[in-house]
Amino acid sequence: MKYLTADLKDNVAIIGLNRPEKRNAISDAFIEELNDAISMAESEAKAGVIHGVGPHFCAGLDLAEHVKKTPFEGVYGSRRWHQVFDRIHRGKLPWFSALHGAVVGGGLELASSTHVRVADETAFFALPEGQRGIFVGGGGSVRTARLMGVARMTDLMLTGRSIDARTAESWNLVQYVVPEGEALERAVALATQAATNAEISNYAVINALPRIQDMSSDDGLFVESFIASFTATSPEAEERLNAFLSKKAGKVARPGGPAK
Ligand code: 1HE
Repeated sequence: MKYLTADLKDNVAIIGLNRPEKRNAISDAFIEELNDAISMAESEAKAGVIHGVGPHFCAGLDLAEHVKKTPFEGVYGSRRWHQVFDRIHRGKLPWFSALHGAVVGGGLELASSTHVRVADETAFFALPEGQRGIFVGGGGSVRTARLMGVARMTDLMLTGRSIDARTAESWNLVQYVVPEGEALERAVALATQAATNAEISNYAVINALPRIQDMSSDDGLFVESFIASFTATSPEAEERLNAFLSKKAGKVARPGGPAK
């Protein structure tokens, strides 16, 4: 692969955005490689991690390529980002992102399509689209806005300002902040843990929760009952429930403690 690294560690696919000389800016060819890497991960792994090679996670859209586009090419390009990021957000695997340095524009949209975001203390977040004369086109108006809220996203887009990792955590943009250089290791550890869950439960978590959020409460509760019953009556659930009842499966650990 030209723009990505792809590794498999146990059951976890690890995809590295690997165009550091252009700060991992996402071109059309880059997005197609990402699509291929997702396919590979789905066939080989039970969870995935996306991280950035070099000094930053991702500088977003390849602006050099974008200046040359016609309006229709722009729309089609944005729709392609939607398709590929949707394979992450509502696909087969739980995805974890390890963030450091710039997580900006389309880079933040990519991170927003993953399910759990781990930032190190060097990470900074911005949506400089307004300054570039463009708009978010990689799903940010839906996913990123839902994470941080429309008012905060509007502020970032109007002012072009950056926020640091701690602020991003308090804004619900990232779930973990770790010391410099430790985001990838933590994201892989979390993904390894998630990979031990029942596949059907992971699938339900990542596919049902965002859809239920889009429903009325009544519809959401109705759908929840069917998913709950479908997962709970699977052979794997029976096995796992019995393992707990016969004291062969771990208890829930207190925060910070190991599972016993
Ligand atoms: C790029 C890009 C890019 C860097 N497209 N080439 N994104 C942005 O508006 C962010 C623009 N980038 C930056 O603000 C900075 O590059 C960073 C803060 C991310 C990193 O700074 P730094 O000092 O480490 O790197 P640099 O010297 O600015 O950049 C190194 C090279 O990468 C340089 O090219 P060179 O040929 O002069 O060496 C830069 O031009 C190049 N580079 N970022 C193309 N984005 C689906 S819609 C999504 C909409 C968006 O994503 S808008 C946000 C776009």
